[in-house]
Amino acid sequence: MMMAKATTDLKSRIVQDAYPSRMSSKPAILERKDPVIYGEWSPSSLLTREQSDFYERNGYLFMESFFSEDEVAQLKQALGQMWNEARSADAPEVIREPDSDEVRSIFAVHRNADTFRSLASHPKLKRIVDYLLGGPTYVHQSRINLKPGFTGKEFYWHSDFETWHVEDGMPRMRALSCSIALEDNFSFNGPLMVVPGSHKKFISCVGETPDDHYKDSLRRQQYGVPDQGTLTDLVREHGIDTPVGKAGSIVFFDCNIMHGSNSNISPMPRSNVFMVFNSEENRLEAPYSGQKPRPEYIAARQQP
Ligand code: 6CS
Ligand code: FE
Repeated sequence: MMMAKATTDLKSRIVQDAYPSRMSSKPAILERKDPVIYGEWSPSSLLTREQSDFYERNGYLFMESFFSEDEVAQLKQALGQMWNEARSADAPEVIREPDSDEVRSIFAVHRNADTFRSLASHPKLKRIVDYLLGGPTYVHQSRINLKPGFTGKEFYWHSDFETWHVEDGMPRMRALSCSIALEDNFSFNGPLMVVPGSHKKFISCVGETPDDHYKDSLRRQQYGVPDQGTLTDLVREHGIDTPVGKAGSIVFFDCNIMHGSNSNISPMPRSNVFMVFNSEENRLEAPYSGQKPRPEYIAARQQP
């Protein structure tokens, strides 16, 4: 009997999948099959050779005072305004904390505020991103995260690419995030923690993705997170870095680096803008989970 075309398509896609995850009951560690830096280094890349090599080896790069004081002030003002509006808003872009109605994240900020729209095409930032990803890029996702003093909650360990691949259909590792600090980041107010070098392995996770997973995962992620054994081995081998600095600093990090952040019980708030860029040559396809795609405000597929 002939198999339905949709079934054969799905099967051949699973066979060809370079990074299968959430398909088996056993975790697995796979080699990265994609470059980390796609561009050819030259002095006009705006990174030194050392910075570029650091990014290749570690999967992230921290730069202090990347934005001017004026730029930081403008971004902070835009963030504050969005945050105040979000408190009472009933918009899907506003994600709340798992155990309260406090705002945790606001998505698609580059579409909904001029200041963040210009940030997405900030010349110096774009030059570096386009060098790292080798050619034209677009914004796959943007968001602001705020961890107020005393109550800000954690983000458990994960690789962004694992989710973007399984739930959004991002084919290959050719995307990166920029995390821009709008408050001073300290080791104690819940900064980004990364496992340097972990971007060169793909941790295939266990468990099947529930329907509409994003409604829970953006508040507290439980699927697409690595098992504790694998995480322990990774951290024993590579350690944990916490790149921290003043407001206006930036961390570029590879889509597949293992990262997370602690809750913030310090009195100092922490707020960051995240802008995720993907290569034009790596546009989203159907999700590898076989489920329906997540909404446009989390994973852009239609916009120019
Ligand atoms: O699901 C996502 O796409 C998002 N979730 C987390 C925890 N980090 C990356 C990404 O923004
Ligand atoms: Fe993340």
